[in-house]
Amino acid sequence: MTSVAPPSLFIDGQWCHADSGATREIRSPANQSLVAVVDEADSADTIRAIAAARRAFDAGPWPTTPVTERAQLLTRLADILQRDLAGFAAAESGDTGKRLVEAEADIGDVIRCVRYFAGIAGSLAGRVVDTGNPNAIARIDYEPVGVCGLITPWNYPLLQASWKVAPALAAGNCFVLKPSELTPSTAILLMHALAEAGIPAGVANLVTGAGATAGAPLASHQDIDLVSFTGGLVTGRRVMAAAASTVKKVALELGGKNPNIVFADADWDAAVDNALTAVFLHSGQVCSAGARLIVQEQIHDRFVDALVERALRIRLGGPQDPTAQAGPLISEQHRAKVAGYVQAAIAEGAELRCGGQVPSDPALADGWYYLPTILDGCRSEMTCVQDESFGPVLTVETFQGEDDAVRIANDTIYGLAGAVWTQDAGRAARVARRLRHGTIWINDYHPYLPQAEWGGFKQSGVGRELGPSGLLEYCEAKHTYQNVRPGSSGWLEG
Ligand code: TXE
Repeated sequence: MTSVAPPSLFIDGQWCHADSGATREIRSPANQSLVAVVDEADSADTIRAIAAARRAFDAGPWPTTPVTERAQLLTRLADILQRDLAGFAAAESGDTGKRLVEAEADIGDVIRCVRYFAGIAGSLAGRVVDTGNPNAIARIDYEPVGVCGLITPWNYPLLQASWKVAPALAAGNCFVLKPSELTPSTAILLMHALAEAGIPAGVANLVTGAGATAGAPLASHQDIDLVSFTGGLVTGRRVMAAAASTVKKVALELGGKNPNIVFADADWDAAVDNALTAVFLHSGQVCSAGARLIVQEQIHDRFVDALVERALRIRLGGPQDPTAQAGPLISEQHRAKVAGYVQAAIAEGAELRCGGQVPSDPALADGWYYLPTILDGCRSEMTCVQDESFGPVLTVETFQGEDDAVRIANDTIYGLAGAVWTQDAGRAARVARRLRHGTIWINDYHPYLPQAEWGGFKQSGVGRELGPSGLLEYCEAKHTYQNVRPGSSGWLEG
């Protein structure tokens, strides 16, 4: 379709429409109401944006702007986000269907992320290293990588963007951001905020559109130096393969199938509460969702009964329903995928304890809702245990002893996150140490810190986000060796 909606591509400091004039309607997953009409960029628009970022990087001044000024711009951005928090949260809820309180919390996390990278930008100061030669000085400087292609998903649209945009800018890079085609609204607001904060033309560019068209050049184009992608495993492999032809720096966060291990001595109430939060927060559309409950044999029956009883009481509803505890799935297609996953699990022998269907409440009929679902009697070789459903679906496995728990929890191609619940501090430390997952919670689930690091072992990803390593992902380290007696290292000298 075509329309006269405001332009949503931000290229070289200007708002513009897609060259083709094509647009896309964004509809609320909660009730299918129209929330926005945005430009549908294709690869030609993205190549235009890449060219603008390339010019801005090569001609400067952003890469050589003093780091204190880059940090000040990020601080101004955080202040604007804080001032406009309500508008950002409403836009995020509109696109994703998530509860307004969750969206507000997400924008709070965005602000903390931006302030964190503003705060550590100065840590990029170079350092002198000892040469062992009184006539030579050596140092290491951190320089921006160049032009970054940033591709983000639909579950935490602005938060995922901020994990990439903030460190990229702190380090002096230019970028082209392509948000998920399902949830572009907060990325558009972010560009308005960056413009207000004073970002120079061409440093920050935005294209809205589909992955295979608007997104693909960010992984393959020769003028992109780094591609950072968060999304599904299959697309991630594609991005990595496309990046190989020009040997780009690659950062990938590809989700997980995260074990939540509960020992018999765990604090009962906290373990039950958090087992539910782990998997049903944002209806399971969380890369670190605790979708694999691994529970010790002697408490299995009582623990699963308690979860089922509570899961049946989870109240679904849209962004504006203050009593809702969980929202819809992102799209009809995604709900069909989740439903198919549950059917396949039952066919494989899993026991459906609750959910497994669309809610019957007529008030929810226009949204992409799916009931919280618990599948008992699962084993690690089952597809439902190995594959990410990315929906409100918990699989339950049973273990006997510590070694058994670790073996089961590590039996996955993924390695993003996991948790262990026990009141035995020694056991908690031992098990956490042996889990091959990037983030381990002990007696908790889901908290993350911008100052800590985030990233996957195994096929959950490449590289780290957040923390000091998150900033270094966007830097090249340059070694300069300077001899005050020119040429004195030459072996044929004199
Ligand atoms: O993600 P995609 P989809 C998982 C989850 C979900 C599955 C598929 O299991 O069911 O992925 O979801 C862009 N070149 N996660 O299909 O395709 C796309 O436009 C360049 C886990 O929605 O990975 C979007 O901006 N870009 C995850 C982004 O990639 C391309 C969060 C993610 O889309 C592209 C979301 C291409 N060829 C889903 N194809 C997490 N790690 O948190 C697509 N894109």
